[in-house]
Amino acid sequence: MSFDLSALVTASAQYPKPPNVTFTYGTAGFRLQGDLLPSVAFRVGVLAVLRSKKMDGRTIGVMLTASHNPARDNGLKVVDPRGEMLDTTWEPFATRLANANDATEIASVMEELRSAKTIDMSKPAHVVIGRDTRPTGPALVKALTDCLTALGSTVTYQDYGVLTTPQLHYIVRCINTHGAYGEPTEDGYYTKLATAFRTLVSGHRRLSPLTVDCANGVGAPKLRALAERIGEANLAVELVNDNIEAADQLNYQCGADFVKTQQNFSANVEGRPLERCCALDGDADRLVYFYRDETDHAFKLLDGDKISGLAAMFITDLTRAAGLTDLNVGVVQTAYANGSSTAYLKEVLQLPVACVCTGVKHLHHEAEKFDIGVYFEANGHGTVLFNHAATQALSKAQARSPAQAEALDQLRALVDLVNQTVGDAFSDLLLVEVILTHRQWSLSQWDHAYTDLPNRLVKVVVADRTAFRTTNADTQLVEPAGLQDKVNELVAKYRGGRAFVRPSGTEDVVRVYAEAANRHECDQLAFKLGGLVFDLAGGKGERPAEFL
Ligand code: G16
Repeated sequence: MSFDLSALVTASAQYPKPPNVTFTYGTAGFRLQGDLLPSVAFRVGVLAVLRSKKMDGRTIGVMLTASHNPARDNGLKVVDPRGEMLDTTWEPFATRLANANDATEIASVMEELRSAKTIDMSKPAHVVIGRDTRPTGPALVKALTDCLTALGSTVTYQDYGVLTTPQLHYIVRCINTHGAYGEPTEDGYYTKLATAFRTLVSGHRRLSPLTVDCANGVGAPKLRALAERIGEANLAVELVNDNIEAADQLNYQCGADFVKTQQNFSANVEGRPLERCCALDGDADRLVYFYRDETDHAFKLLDGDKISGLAAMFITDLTRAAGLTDLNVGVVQTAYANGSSTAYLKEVLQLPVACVCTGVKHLHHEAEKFDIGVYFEANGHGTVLFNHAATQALSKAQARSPAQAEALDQLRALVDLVNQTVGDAFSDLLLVEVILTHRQWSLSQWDHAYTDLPNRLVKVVVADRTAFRTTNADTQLVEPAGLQDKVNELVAKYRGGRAFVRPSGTEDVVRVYAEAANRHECDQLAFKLGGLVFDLAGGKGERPAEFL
């Protein structure tokens, strides 16, 4: 080991692991009540340093956020050198480090990790840090940086302060590409997106203003900065739920998760006639659109599946218009994707569609298998990836007509508009606005692509969610034994029924998703399944079926 163990012993003594808590690196890192996490933040410092050393000193990011979860929670995600999520083979080591009781155990897991991954400890390490607006953020940054300091002179770090999650991912990629991806600053991020957006909407009639529910989170000040850079003449936004001073308001009755799961307007968004609305989540990596239907005045949701369909349609049309038909465009979804969206992608757009486990880390890697991979989770988390073949084809292509030249220019600008490191609510918002501007579509015209099957998501609090294990891209339960048969029996009773049960990796709940031919049957199926899970797995609190 090329660091001073005594410094680690002294520093880690300030951050003892709380008793009776077991930490797990879940769907998106560690996530728990913020005041339980200082010891984890310290140990994540160890992981980030070893990862950076393994990657030959390339920069690793650590983001402190609990995203869509309530203000009292916090979390830590590790960002790999290309701006994507941490290599999943490192997750078990992250979990073991987080559960190390003291410096001796930390050093012993470090040694195991060093040996398993053949890490040269004399290499330098560089870590960049970002956090959202949560009150526990500064204390967690202190724990993390105390660790980085204790690990010695080969370790350097830079704290970027308050950022959206995707901004930190962007910065990591910029640093590691020596600026080829963009300037590694918040300002560089705004410049890149604003320039691409202005190019893409140039010459088109602007749309009506967009109401943006910022979830009372970091998205509010950051979107304001981006919108200023873009200019009101190019994009008119009205920010609501933009109060980041009252910490308890974060994600409270607002934001992308609220809108998606409640299927309703968020606080302070009326849904006036023709009002175009969208919502970010607490760290601005998810986006959903919504509006009030002009005829029946009902709430209408345009979720991640709808964004995915819109983006895939636009990109397919552009690649055809640009004469780049050799590029394969594909879409990646999860089991939460509405059945109608999958049918639209396959049957109308004639695109290949892959289904993977929940978590952008899974979708991202699957999307990399296409030349242009569109990936979105129904909850609004996603982006578009252009691989090396696609970017090469775009830079080499020679236009044979003005129409081809225009399509090529637009595709080249899209590569810059889209945050290719991770799902980014800002970049997705700009992408949607570009497409709607080009087509001069209202939200209801966009919505007409297909009609969602009625669907319902129910959360069930159980005695031990780790007793649930799934297979086949989360669609089937392996454990508890026998439960999947009961699920199948129930689903078979409903017309167009589809359902699955899986443990959340970000909340202490089991999620039940159901679809059926009509709203009544769908709700009945979802709540009956919720009740079944509740009864068989030692449910706590209210029994879901009682809502019926
Ligand atoms: C995170 C992940 C997403 C995932 C979501 C819910 O989102 O990044 O990919 O869909 O958690 O996961 P689960 O159902 O396992 O709780 P976020 O926005 O909370 O970071």
